[in-house]
Amino acid sequence: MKTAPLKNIIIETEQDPPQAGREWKRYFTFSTDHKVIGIQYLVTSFFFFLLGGILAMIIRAELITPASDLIDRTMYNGAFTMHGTIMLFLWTFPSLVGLANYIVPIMIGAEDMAFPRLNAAAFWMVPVVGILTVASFFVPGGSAQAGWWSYPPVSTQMATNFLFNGQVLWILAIFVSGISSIMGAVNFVTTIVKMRAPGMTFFRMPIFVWTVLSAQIIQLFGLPALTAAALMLLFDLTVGTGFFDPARGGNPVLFQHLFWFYSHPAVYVIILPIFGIFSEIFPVYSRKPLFGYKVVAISSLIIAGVSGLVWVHHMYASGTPGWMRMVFMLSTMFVSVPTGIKD
Ligand SMILES: [Cu+2]
Repeated sequence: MKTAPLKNIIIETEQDPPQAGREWKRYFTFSTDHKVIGIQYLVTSFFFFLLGGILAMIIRAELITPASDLIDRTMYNGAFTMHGTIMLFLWTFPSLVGLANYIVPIMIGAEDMAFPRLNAAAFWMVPVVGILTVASFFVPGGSAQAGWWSYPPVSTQMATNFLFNGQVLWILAIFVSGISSIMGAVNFVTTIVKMRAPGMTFFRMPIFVWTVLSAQIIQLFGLPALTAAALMLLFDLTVGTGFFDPARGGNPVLFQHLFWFYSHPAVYVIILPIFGIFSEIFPVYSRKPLFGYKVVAISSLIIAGVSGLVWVHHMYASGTPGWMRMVFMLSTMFVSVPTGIKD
């Protein structure tokens, strides 16, 4: 197919005049440049990767002997919960968002993201999440200890009614992180759908952009459920509502539904862009175009769609009715079809 050459593909972004020796200061400002924000995401998340890694090593070191001789059980549960939370919400998600922030506008020939200030605001919420998470180690009673899934009633029994409590700080961190990622998702989906350069049709987009689009669509429909669940749990803990408390007409299984409605698709938010990275790198080094580009692109979208229909497979031990297990077993088996196509 012969196509007109793509114009406007190289667009210089507005930059401050280079100041020798002061370049690094740009990375500490409220910059709206998508490349600066991308690097801010990558550097910040790498710091939290190291922190999560240290916690992992503490967990493994404690497990060398059966006795709790390195840290006590409170510290162990805290390290375990925080390792999971930090690795997911402060390393894996922000690092992929950082890479996408840097590279997606360039790949589709856009000047910047659709909403540059929203982009900056979404990034600057990540350090807030980090501060809340790290602060939870220094409050009385230790950090959150109910696991990264924090099911009630375990999570609601741990906290008392005041703010400086590990479990409360943990829920606040998840809430802020959810808001930040929803803002990011709105930005990515709008950018990819509306900001492509003339001639850059959907089926000419690099495959990485397809996977970012699919992952961000998941964020858009899934994260509001988790963020709402975090808010409800926070109210249960602090102001005495009973969303998840059977004694007050609530239902603890509701939290599991809301949690897994997002947290199963979350694995695709992580793996889809990583598939995308491999689908970009392998064709380059094997010197062949990607086999079945269109099918691979469409299967990313199918994964995003079906991933919202499988969450109950995490709840087979929660008194799920038999017919429901059957439905979710079948949908879980079905999601492996587009995933197999992509591989
Ligand atoms: Cu799952």
